[in-house]
Amino acid sequence: MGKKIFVTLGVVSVVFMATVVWAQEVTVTVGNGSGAPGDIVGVPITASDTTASAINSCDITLRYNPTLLTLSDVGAGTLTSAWEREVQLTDVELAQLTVPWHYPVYKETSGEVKIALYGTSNLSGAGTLATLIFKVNATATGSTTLSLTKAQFKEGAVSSALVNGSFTINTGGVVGDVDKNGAVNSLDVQACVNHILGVQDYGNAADVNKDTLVNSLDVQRVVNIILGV
Ligand SMILES: [Ca+2]
Ligand SMILES: [Ca+2]
Repeated sequence: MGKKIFVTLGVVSVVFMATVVWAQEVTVTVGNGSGAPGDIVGVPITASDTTASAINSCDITLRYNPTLLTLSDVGAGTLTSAWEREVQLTDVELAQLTVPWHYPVYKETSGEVKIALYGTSNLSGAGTLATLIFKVNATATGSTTLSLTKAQFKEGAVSSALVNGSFTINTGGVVGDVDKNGAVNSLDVQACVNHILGVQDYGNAADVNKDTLVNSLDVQRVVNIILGV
């Protein structure tokens, strides 16, 4: 009787060990980004080879400094675009929604974003799980860690290693160089006017006097820089 229980336990533990070994650890890495105030920049979250782990879901939580960056969107990646197609709702289901359909599902609160990715097939190979689309805040300087606090596959059935990224704000550049060609001249006066008229968006570079507005004062400032006033 005792021997029978021992043998049974042995078989169970061999099966359990085989399952654990089969589900290979996946490394999840946040990319490094950079941009000037006003820029829109995509930062990828990538995964190492997923083929051996039969993954059909992934939950990610990431933290960043919300005084520097504003999350404007989260997109599916090369690894998860098939999932996006697999779980697409029918026209009837879409019509019943009270909020717009968005894949992946994500929720952002005070610099923490939670992302839920899922599908019906298993992931294959290495690639991008999702892309974070950040807008660099107008008064941002310095840098922020893009800190992965969670990247859980199959509700934790597959172990993961987390690698943080960072985002650096570029505040260099020549003041008054609205069109960013390296020189300050009459073209920048024209560029500033075009920005005000809505002809072309030069982003934060058009706010030459850095008062968060783009108006005639910035045109005057460019002229003064050219004149050396
Ligand atoms: Ca210029
Ligand atoms: Ca201004």
